[in-house]
Amino acid sequence: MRFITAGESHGKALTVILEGFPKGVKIVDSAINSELEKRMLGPGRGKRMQIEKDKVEILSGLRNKITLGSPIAMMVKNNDAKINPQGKDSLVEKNVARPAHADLAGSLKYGEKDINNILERASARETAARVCVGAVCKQFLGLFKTEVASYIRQIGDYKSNKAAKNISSILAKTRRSQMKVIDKKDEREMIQRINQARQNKDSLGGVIEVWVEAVPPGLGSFMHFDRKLDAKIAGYLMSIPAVKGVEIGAGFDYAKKKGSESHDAIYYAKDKGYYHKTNNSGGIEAGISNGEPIVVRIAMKPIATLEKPLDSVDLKTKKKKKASVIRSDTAAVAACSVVAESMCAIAITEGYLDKFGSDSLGQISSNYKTYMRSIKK
Ligand code: EPS
Repeated sequence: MRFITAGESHGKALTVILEGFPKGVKIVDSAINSELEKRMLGPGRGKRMQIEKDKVEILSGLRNKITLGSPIAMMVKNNDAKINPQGKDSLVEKNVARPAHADLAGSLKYGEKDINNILERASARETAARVCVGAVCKQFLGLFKTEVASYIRQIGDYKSNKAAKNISSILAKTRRSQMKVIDKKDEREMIQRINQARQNKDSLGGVIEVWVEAVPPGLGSFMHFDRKLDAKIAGYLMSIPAVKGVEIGAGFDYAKKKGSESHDAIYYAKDKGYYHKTNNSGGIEAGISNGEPIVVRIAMKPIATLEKPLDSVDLKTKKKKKASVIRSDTAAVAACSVVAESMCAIAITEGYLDKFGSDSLGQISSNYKTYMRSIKK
């Protein structure tokens, strides 16, 4: 399975072609739209999200809502294309690069002096197209009861000390939380920090924890570097704009501990097969899922555009100038969590298709059942 997105932030639409997705899977538009809506929400989002009403249009790959095994083309229109069309310069100072955005590195790479020509594709708006793919994959995974969910662990320097124990509690609690947290006190503190940052014309990042539960053991492989499930998940998450760190399971804390106090001991019970009582490995050992929940944390840096801009340089004159100021978000951590879930759902779906076949749902299900029976023995 693979996909490719096309589209710019202020172009007509974002589009994606998903190829290699199996035949016979029912796809519900409303499930994609609800993910798109979640990506637009959350404290700290800016004015653009008041203009957009992201909705998917499925252009190909389905007949009577069931996948044909053919490429699935999807489109999300940009309402803003009518208000701020691509041709119109959206930057006040189109030559002054914003630190931490693609402006400088992108301009150097492409020999460009007009930053508008860089930011159009570098904008995190592209992630709406990825969320469409993630939502399709989530529907596939749901057929095997594999669920993906996430919650916010940190906003700026405010760190929640509540850790989730399972995915059902994450789903139940975050459903009622606009900040996507599992604790009410955290919600108040985090929103307050985002409001403060907005008042200070500043921006914030945060930490997101993603869970994938009911993953069959055996997805991924230790046979080669690019077949390792943890490497794939880490790479996919790192590809999200503004993500600067990924850790799996105990992550960096694992390095501080002794093996004797941190490795996940192995047990067996007739009804559930092999299992572990702890999950420091985050559900992946030797690049292979081990049947425990996959737990991943990502660090998102603060949004690059600042209303109180940092020092920068005019790319034409090379003179010192304050960075460009354009409409932006104060924080987009909740939005990023939706994209992170999507990227994990895509990686896990690829794991399923590699292990159980990829042509049709019927064949995949039958292979899955035979395998699951065999590993319990
Ligand atoms: C985004 C759309 C963008 C930004 C944001 C993400 O819209 P515009 O640039 O028209 O305001 O709000 O992108 C960035 C934060 C960025 O730095 O590129 C979206 O749809 O998520």
